[in-house]
Amino acid sequence: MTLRVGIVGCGAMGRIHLRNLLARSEDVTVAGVFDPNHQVLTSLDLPETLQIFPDAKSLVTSDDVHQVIVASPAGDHFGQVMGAIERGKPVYCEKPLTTTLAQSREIREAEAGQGRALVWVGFMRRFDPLYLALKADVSVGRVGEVVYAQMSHRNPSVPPTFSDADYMLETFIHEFDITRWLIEVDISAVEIVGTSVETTTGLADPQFVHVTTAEGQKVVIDGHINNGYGYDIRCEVVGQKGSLSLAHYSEVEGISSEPHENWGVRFQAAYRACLNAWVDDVLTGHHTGVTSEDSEHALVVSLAGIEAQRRREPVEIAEIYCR
Ligand code: ISE
Repeated sequence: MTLRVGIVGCGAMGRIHLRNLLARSEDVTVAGVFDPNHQVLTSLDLPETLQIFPDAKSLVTSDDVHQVIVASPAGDHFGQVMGAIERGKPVYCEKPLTTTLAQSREIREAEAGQGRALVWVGFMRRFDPLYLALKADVSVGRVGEVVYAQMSHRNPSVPPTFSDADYMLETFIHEFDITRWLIEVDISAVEIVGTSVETTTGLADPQFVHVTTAEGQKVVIDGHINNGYGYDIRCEVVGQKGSLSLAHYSEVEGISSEPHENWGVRFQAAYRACLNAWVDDVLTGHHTGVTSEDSEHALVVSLAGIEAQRRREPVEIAEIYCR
């Protein structure tokens, strides 16, 4: 079987997926692409056989496209993902899958209506060799019972349109997902313990978040997304017997945990592994990645974070679920 994948959105992320799919020509054909910016497409040097669709809907509904990758802006994901589910097409969507809980629930209901999990969400850190090595050791108890974790998410810069809500939905959502995956416990509350300078665009940066898990562990996360020096991702898990961090695995996995130029470079291997795992899953009928249900957990923590930015007090995750 050969997949016939269509890609919606050919910005930075869509291009990474396009490159990774084209490298897997033995069982994947890129059937077509869409991007609202035609200049982006002409700069891509696309294979001639590849169809350029005039809009997202025609790509998603085309009989020539059997699987869909959604790499458009987050606010556009919902309609595009629903279109794929309604036609029974497997869909790989960038995070966040949706920006509201109501939309996430609708997607899950639509999948249930089809009788199978069609949605894969691109939380690619779960496929990063450094995170995988850390998780393997934490899972076998090398640090003992986990007491707390410390994480950093620092970018050289973000677009001027980036908002405080984006800080939760686009940036910290990775740490929220990783916390649940790494420590294997749900998050129960979020608190913003400090934001400092308001930048010229109105964004508070850096921001500091405390997450509490259902078992009482704390996860302390700092974000500094206009740091000016590089893409710097850190994660340390502290347990009763010791601590381990991503840096510990750097040499053996051959991926530096020092700052990189940008996220595409730091997580190059993770993006490739994540997409390849999706292709394998579609071919074999399994689901080994982040489901719409997993992704809803991370979304709800992000929504609680947005509420916590406003209230300046801890927000319980249960409260967001009850809305
Ligand atoms: C970007 O939107 C991503 O999705 C990257 O994975 C993330 O690490 C980066 O900080 C975001 O800006």
